[in-house]
Amino acid sequence: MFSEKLLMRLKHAVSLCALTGAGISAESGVPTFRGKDGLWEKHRVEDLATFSALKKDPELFWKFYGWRRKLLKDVQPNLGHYALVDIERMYEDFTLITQNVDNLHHLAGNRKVLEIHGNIMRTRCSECGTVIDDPNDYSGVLPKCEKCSGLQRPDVVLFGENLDEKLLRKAQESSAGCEIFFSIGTSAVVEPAASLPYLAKANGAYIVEINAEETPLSSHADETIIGQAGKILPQLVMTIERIR
Ligand code: BJW
Ligand code: ZN
Repeated sequence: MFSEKLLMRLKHAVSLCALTGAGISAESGVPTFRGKDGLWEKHRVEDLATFSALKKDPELFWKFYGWRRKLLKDVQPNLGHYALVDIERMYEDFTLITQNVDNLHHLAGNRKVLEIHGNIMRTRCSECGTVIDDPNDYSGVLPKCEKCSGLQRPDVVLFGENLDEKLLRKAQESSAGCEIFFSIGTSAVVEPAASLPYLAKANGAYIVEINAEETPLSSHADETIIGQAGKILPQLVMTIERIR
């Protein structure tokens, strides 16, 4: 399953980077954004996770995010998440960059996680920016800020919004500085995250993609392993244990 070239790299590497997307949480029961499972009450999930959806229909927007938050309260990390905790322990320098807002990497036990699209468990005022760490469940009434009465929103990065500058810079630095870069469970189309593997490659990293299907990255990666992250990542951990 893993090439000799990758095994050699894994044996000697000091610095690794992994970028994860919705696919790593799919086996925990979290719906992905694109493809056949990306539907919620007949709306395309990727159309709802936008700034224009928040402006156009805040009730629908909050119903969607309230539903997702509730769903996530009953969801546990899977073997793919736990394998990344093992990898963090095995390498001196491992950076986990996630596009996911579901908190599952933290729950699994990874300590160095860059949540570049935010975290759905936090709420932020759309007017004054006040952040609430443990907000109430959405009750059908639009949540308003206690300080300024502005509309609250989940503390996530929607389409058309800028990512946190510091987090993005850290993600870019880790990508540019690593020896092996893993792209896991992501359709690899959403910028600026989609550019990270190319940045890594331009700086000499070996690019490994682990995904249920081919993506635009596949033809640029050094190897693409097609399959479920929850099966492949534990095998990767066993392989690393054997060779190091
Ligand atoms: C499995 C599996 C299993 C299933 N095992 N695999 C440059 C060029 C063109 C456009 C742009 C550009 N720069 C910016 C843009 C605009 C836009 C963009 O990228 N558009 C593209 C789609 C074309 N980007 C932005 O707006 C970003 N902002 C920005 O750059 O600001 C500056 C700027 C603004 C405007 C113009 C220009 C510059 C912000 C992007 C924020 C994305 N936000 C979301 C929502 C977050 C909140 C929430 O969760 O609700 O983030 S959208 C959604 O997509 C979410 C995800 O993190 C993100 C990526 O999705 P992901 O993770 O890849 O999921 P899927 O479902 O697509 O893929 C899952 C994959 O897993 C599939 O391939 C499956 O096969 C696989 N899979 N089961 C392994 N078991
Ligand atoms: Zn406010």
